[in-house]
Amino acid sequence: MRDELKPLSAGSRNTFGGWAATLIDSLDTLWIMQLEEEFEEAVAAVVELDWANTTESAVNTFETTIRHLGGLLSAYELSQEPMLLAKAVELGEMLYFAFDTSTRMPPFWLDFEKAKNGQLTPDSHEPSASAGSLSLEFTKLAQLTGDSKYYDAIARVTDLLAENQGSTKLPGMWPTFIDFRDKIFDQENTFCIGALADSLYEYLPKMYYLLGGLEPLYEKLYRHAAETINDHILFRAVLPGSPDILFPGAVTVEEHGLSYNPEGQHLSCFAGGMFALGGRLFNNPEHVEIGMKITNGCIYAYDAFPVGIMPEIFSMMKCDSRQDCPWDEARWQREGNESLPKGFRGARDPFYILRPEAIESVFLVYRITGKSEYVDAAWRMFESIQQATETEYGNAAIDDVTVKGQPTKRDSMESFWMAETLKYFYLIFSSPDVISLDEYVFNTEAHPFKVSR
Ligand code: DMJ
Repeated sequence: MRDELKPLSAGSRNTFGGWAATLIDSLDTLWIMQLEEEFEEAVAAVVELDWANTTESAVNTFETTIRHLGGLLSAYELSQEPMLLAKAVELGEMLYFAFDTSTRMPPFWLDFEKAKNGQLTPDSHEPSASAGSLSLEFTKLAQLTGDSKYYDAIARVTDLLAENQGSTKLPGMWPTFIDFRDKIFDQENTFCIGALADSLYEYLPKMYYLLGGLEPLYEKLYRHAAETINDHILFRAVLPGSPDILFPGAVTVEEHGLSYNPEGQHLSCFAGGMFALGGRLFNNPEHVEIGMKITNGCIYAYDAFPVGIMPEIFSMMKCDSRQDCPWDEARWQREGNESLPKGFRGARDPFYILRPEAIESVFLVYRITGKSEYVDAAWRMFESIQQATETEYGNAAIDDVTVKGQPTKRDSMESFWMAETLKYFYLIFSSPDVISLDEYVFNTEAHPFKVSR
């Protein structure tokens, strides 16, 4: 009933309130894998959970929403086990307090004492993904309970994002940090779709889909954001053989113009699936193509490093043109790093902490295009991950994917290791009242998508 397994020592640690984060995050996986006894045992344990029983004085609003609330809701959607919904409502009621602030914007930390006394304040420097990606879970909770207050809470965040989308320093995107206290969006100058910002963008097309296309705002937000990301964030890297693939980097808006940082992140790999899904939902084949190129970038990086996995953060040589990008040996000699694969300049964070984004995009792109090369890529990635991370008790984060040989393992296994990859797909695709999955998104001829229970 602790949050995380320590996969080397078989110990455990509490990182998210002590409410069995891994067990909850893994419920949908247990169901999908048809591990019935384990699922029933886990549900029984969830029922016993007491949200009031924590040694923490505050919890992370975003993490508790995506890991616990998302985990409960997706498992409920799959199993229709009423106790899971009851538990999700209990938690939803607690998290709803986060919106009880002067601007109705939820703070990063849900401080229990402050919440009890009506003293929560919105943050003046909050990661955009934090308040920006509570929407799927709260919307799903509203749909399942019929209580619109949960939807109302996140709709206020969406409306604020919409009001300010065109007036940031990089119109179309929101800065990585936002002042939700004074609702200021036009001062911060750093923009990316990696750490701290990622799921804000990821949720836009998924929200459109979850609402059955009935709220056109999400399409509008997605289209504008995706256009800006395409124009300013995605880059083609100078690589041997000149593969036509893309990576998301980061931009700082300076007085004199945009300063570009060609740094890729494992976290940004979700964007392959996002573009492919957005392209399919909004009839934009160019975006499906972009989604494939970003996903191919992630696959390339997995294949390039000796362990067969991409680092958390790495930098490359950016091409001036996305059309024509020949390999440049002389530039590589000047700017490159000899200890890394050709084309890579550095690996600021060489670790891998069992993140799902890259394979998640491969999965989505495969389902959308039906191209079997993605099945092969997924299997290679999966095998490399197993090979490098498997332990007697689970799977462990590793220190460095850039060096040959068996990497050093860390005694850490985040709850998302057994979750997420399918969580959001079930969370959004299993509502009976949304546009038909078979007709609209998946290429079912390529691979029928069925849950047989
Ligand atoms: C997850 O905790 C969330 O999906 C978050 O939005 C970003 N990615 C991590 C897992 O890598």
